[in-house]
Parts: sequence; structure tokens; C-alpha cells
Amino acid sequence: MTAIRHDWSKQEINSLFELPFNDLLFKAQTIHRENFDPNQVQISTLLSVKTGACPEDCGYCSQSSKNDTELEREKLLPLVEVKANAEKAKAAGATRFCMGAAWRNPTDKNLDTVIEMVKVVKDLGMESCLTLGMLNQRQSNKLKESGLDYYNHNLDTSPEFYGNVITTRTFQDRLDTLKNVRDAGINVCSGGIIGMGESENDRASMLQQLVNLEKHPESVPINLLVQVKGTPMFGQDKLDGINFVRTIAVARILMPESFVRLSAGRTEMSDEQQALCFFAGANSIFYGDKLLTTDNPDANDDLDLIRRLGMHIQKLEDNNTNSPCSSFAEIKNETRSEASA
Ligand code: SAM
Ligand code: DTB
Ligand code: SF4
Repeated sequence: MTAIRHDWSKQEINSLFELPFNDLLFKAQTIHRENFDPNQVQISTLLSVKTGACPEDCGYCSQSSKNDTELEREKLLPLVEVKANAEKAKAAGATRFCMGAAWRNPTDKNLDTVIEMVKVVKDLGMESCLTLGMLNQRQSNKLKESGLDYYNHNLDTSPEFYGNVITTRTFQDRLDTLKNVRDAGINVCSGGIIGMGESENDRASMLQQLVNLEKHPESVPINLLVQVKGTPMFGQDKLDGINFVRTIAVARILMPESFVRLSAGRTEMSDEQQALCFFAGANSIFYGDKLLTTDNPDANDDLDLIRRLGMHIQKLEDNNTNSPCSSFAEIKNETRSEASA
């Protein structure tokens, strides 16, 4: 088994990016097979529970009040609407329901309302995930007590490129939230966005930050920038798709036991590019016609792609949230010892 490391140097990560494409993908796929069923994909559905008018200035975001986008703001959704959406997602086959809010951080009152939403999702037998902005330790502990399974908070980019993207919260603020979530015992979902004009060195640097956290995030979303009209990032040169696949492969090699999620930006990708991402070690997607405010591929097209690739959706009973991959490794080892007996 490949060792789990937290001491990767930038030079080592850059060398992975520089490997010939076939060597990189072979290495990533080999590590993927040691840890996961290579034909299984985990699916999560997103819902924006509070949309727009966000005080932060994230340069990519449709929801920032600093960006002149065409997005209509919406108040916190009523619980019945959240429940209806979660039921719909469950009926469509999603196993995790992720709720996002356009906040810098939740107030304690907001948190109480969101906790009711988590309970609704849990009562439906789905895994719950939230992304609400920054959290302090007390809030993180409260969410853990409410039964929350995952908290998403992305590093977004490298520490070096960060100031080109966001000025209203620091990179260290993000690390602090991740630590609070981790210390509360909630599973961590953290990744970033590529295609914002950053260099390959920045991609390596962002992944280095993720891999050198005390524990690797259980989920690592890799988003391709969705270019939203009215944001400073709109009109950015399109990223070479090969470089996107390389980033997925490097994430897989660095974090062998984490779910690597092929996240935003799939509407811009061909089926073949998505298939390459799965080969490079992606094993999770956002499923459903909408992300938070922008389009995602049609759910039926995704099911069709999964079928054409001979892949299958992860069932909740296949999942061991705290150690997704050791469970698969154990099954494989048991199978090996049975075969040799
Ligand atoms: N407001 C909270 C926050 O920023 O932490 C939660 C919601 S925010 C929309 C969650 C993440 O979505 C961002 O950190 C970013 O990585 C991703 N995201 C937002 N807009 C995006 C876009 N246009 N393209 C790609 N990813 C995007
Ligand atoms: C993540 O890494 N990607 C998701 C989720 N975490 C919350 C959000 C993508 C948002 C894409 C733009 C939008 O739909 O507003
Ligand atoms: Fe607000 Fe989150 Fe969008 Fe940044 S990414 S503007 S914090 S909703």
C-alpha cells in the first residue's frame, strides 16, 4: 500500500505534474485501485439554502455583492422546501445532500435554523454536508452534536495566488476553519478551483497545503472555474483540459484514501474528458441539474455516462465515512487471503 504522507515538498509535487501524461495516469490509477473500487462513484446533490448578497469579494462567485451578476438574491429557504429538495435528491439516487449558504460566516441564530435542515436530511437516511463560510470552534462542536457528517470549506487556490482572488478573508482564516471542523470530529471536505489564471506551480502549492494538513480531507473537490458574467474572472483564458486531468491525478496520488470530487465545470467537459478524470482517480461528482447557482449536467445524462463507463454509484452501506478506503483495502485483503487459502 502507498504510504499516507503529510510532508510532500513543492518540488516533489511539481515533479508529479511534469510526468509524461501516461505515466502520471498509470501511477494515479494504480494508487486508486489500492484504495477504492475503481468503478464506483460517490454522488452528492447540492442545494443553495441562502442565495446571493454575500459580503465577501471572491472573484469567481456569482453570489458576491461586490460582483455585478444577474443573480437574484433569496432569503434562507423554509424547512419544507429543503425537505422537498432532499427527498427529490434521494429519489434520484443521491446519498449525500450538501447545503450551501452565501455567508461570510453563520450567526448563531442562522446556525440553529440550519441544524434543523441537517436533521431533516439525516431523518431521510442521507449523509449531510454544509458549506456556510467560516466557523469557530463552538459552532463546529454544535454542528457535530447535531449529527452533521461533512463540512465543505475550500482553500480555493494557493497561498501565493490567493490575494488575486479574495481580499475579504485570509488564507489563514480558511485554515483556522478547517482546524475547527477537524477538531470537532466532522469529516472535512476541502479543495479548490482551477482555471482562474493560476500557474501549475500554484496548483501544486494548493495541493501541498491540502496534503500537509494534519489529516487529509475526506473529500477533495476539484472545481473547474465556472465563468460567471459580471465577475472579475469572466473572460479568463480557458484552461487546457489536459491540465485539469493532471490536477485530478496529482490529487489522487497525494491523498490516496480521500474521495477526489470532479466538481464544478462539468458542463464544459466532454464525456471523454470526464472519463479521463475518473481514470485519473476522481470518484465523486455533484449530481443534479444545478450546482448552487449555475448549471450542472442533466442527471439523466450523468446516469447514462456512468452506465456507459460500466461504473456504479456508491451505496450508503458501502461507505465507512471515517475511513472510506481502509474498508475497501480490508475487503481486498480478505479476498486475497481467501483466494490463497
Ligand atoms: N459561502 C461559503 C464559502 O465561501 O465558504 C460557501 C459557499 S461557496 C459558493 C463554496 C465554494 O464553491 C467556494 O469556496 C468555491 O471553491 C466554489 N465556487 C463558487 N463559485 C464557483 C465558480 N464560479 N466556479 C467554481 N467553483 C466555485
Ligand atoms: C465545491 O467545492 N463546489 C461546490 C460545493 N463545494 C459547494 C460549489 C460549486 C459552485 C459553482 C458555482 C455555483 O453554482 O454557484
Ligand atoms: Fe460568498 Fe462563498 Fe461566494 Fe465567497 S464563495 S462570495 S464567501 S458565497
